[in-house]
Amino acid sequence: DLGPARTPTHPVATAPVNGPLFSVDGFVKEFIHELNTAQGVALARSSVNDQYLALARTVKNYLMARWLDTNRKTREAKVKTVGYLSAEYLLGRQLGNALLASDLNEIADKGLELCGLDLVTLRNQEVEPGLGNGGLGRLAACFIDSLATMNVPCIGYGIRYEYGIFRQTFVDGRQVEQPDTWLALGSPWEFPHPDASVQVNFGGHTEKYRDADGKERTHWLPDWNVLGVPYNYMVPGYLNGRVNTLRLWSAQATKAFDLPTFNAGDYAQAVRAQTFAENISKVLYPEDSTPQGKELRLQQQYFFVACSLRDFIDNELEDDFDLHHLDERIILQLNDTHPVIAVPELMRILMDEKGFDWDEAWAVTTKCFAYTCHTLLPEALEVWPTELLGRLLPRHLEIIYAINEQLLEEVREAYPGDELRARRMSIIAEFPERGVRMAYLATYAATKVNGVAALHSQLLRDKVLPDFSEMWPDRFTNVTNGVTPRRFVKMANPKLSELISDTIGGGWVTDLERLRELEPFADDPDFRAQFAAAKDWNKRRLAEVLRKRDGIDLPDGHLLDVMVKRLHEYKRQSLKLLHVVSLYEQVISGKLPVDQLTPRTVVFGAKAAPGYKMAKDTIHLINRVAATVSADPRLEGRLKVAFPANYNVTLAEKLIPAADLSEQISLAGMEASGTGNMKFALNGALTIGTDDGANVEIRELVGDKHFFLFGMNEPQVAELGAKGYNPESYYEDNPQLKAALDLVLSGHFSGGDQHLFDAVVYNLLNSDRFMALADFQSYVDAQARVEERYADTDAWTRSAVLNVARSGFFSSDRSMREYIQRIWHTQPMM
Ligand code: HBZ
Repeated sequence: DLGPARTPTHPVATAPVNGPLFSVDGFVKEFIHELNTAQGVALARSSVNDQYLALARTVKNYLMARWLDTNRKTREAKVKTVGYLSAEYLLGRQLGNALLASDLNEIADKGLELCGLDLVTLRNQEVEPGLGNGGLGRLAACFIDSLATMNVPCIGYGIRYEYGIFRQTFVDGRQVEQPDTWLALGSPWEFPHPDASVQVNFGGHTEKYRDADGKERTHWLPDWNVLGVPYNYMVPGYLNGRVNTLRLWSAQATKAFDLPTFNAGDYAQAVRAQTFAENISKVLYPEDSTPQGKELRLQQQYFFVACSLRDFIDNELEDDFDLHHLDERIILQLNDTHPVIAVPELMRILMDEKGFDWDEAWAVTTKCFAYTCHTLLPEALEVWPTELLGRLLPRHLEIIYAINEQLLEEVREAYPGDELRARRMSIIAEFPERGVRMAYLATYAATKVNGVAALHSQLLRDKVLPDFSEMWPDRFTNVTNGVTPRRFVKMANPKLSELISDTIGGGWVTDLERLRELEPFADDPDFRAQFAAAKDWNKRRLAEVLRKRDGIDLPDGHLLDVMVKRLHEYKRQSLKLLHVVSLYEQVISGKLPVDQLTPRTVVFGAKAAPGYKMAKDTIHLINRVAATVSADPRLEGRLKVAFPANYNVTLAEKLIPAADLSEQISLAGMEASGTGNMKFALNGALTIGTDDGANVEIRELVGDKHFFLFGMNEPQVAELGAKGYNPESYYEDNPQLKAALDLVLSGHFSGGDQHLFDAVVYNLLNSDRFMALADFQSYVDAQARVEERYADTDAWTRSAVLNVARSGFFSSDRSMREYIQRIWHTQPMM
């Protein structure tokens, strides 16, 4: 019995397309058809990868009709679209999300069972597209999910890197990077459209000429070019029939590029030229905070932005569309400064290609862009040397100079005689070399500039862009980040999701504030027991994953204490490590009876930028501490440290739902927002954290009682910095801290080598830019409060329930609503 045909449980915006697929037998037919025709194998002879690809295509076929329908309706409606420009999209696996969005989970499960296959096994075959570094890239992925779910037209534009974020391995505890070959086993989710390729020019020089009306105009005569080939990906809304588009560009050589060499008879050189062009989309730069200033990186930025603008203007708008009204049809959101070269590119198109005057072009351009900043670290702000920019994009540099002249004129008019201010605000920096400050260019050109959490947006105004915010206060706004509840609760935490839906109904998935309705159940022992059971189930699932994936075994009944995020000094993994070392030291030195330790497993997950020495040394130290502590029989069953390699979205989906304690311990004023912090709270972990980024808002919402706050706040950090910070004094004055650092220095974790970790330890003792030692005692005290609460299981679970119930604000649907209302002024389609 194949069971009755299913219809979607939620109303869909489109007619019931692909109807037959919505039954188990229809699904099986399609799956077998895909296996036979696209993979060319019989079920009996097929590999797991064949089966995965056939399943992916089956689900894709289902979404296909909805996608075409969405495109047609959006085009016909001529409504304003969000053009999300981002160099990174950290998507995570696609299959699970596509099944969820199309309500096909149950059908697929049953259908595969009839074929003797297991859905979970096939899902695990997918290699996630890791086309991003961390929070910024993941945020882009959450935002496009929310827009599709909210029925808002959006095209995500980005780069189809052939190699995404590197695969992290550990060799003797040190990070070794391996290429991420995510495309190797097939890429069923993408649609290449070589016919819609776009040419992108580079280099050369400019020339002035007079047009028919005698006006002076400029010509760009580039000397090389590449092709951008679009690859479309579906972005399905949750059960609403909308499927938006993510369009990623891949670089290819043009004929014009290699033909002269080829014709000259040098075949080898012509092939080299091909390789050169294709390098542009070859690999994602793995630096998440210090721009490398590499020529190829600027080529990537211009490449995807030029493709995207051309694509929108030529292919998404009607042929006769009047570009004076471009802002009525698109708002281009700049995800950090990586796509900011789009500003002079749009100016160039409007003036040099469409014949606009400067003022006309500027009036349109400034209505079409909005800029999101994701950092406060000065070294993270992109500044492109004018020498490099002028060599690669001579016309754009001219336009940037002209924009800067106009800016300085405005500044001098508003603040006559204040030449210092004009110099401070100049888009062109003079030191250490002449360079273009991309954040200033973005701020001057954008209708709105936003930070990503309340505290961050305030500090952005006060510390990073004070002159701009004084001159244009209304341009600045805050939109606190959010995360998609579809992937990070419904998909990642099926047991909790079921419990929530059984308790308050299923509406929370698209209206996350409804989690509030769970509040009264925090006092219901029966509900708490079920809540705790879901957490236990998640822990067992994680244990299985870590055993298979990493050979790590996770002890039962431990407090699961998790710190997962990129490795950076400001995030202070070393502070977490000092706490672990201190607990360990107190036990082995006899200061603390081991049975007074709360049984705890500490899990780290973190990639370091390959060139970031201190971060890599810290990874090495964490691994050595993990090995030593976990192997020491004196700590058996009480303290364990695990560091699974290659933390990514896929692992996050298993780790976060299992966590009890969420570590958000950056130095106050350094973490722009954080989004992991939100995912943990929504999955019922309690946070130990500083008053930084969105932690501030999490604490305010869940309440101080249910959040373990520690450390200096931002004004205290500033004050300590101003009066002169001396980390060594904390070492001298705090015996517990001293003992922990001394144990590292003694060679205890390095087989007796007393110098292996000098760089990490002496950096803390002599400089400690992010004041880990200053916050150590406060952190240790907060951990004691954690243990006290954890000992009272009911109190802990109650706090965990309240974290879930009060974190609905952190849905990316809410973030999108705020962008729509205050920045984009777009409308959902009905
Ligand atoms: O963006 C992160 C912030 O550190 C985090 O606080 C915030 O929550 C998140 C989303 O707003 N920033 C990044 O992830 N930044 C990068 O990944 C990055 C990548 C390439 C760069 C610079 C930064 O050149």
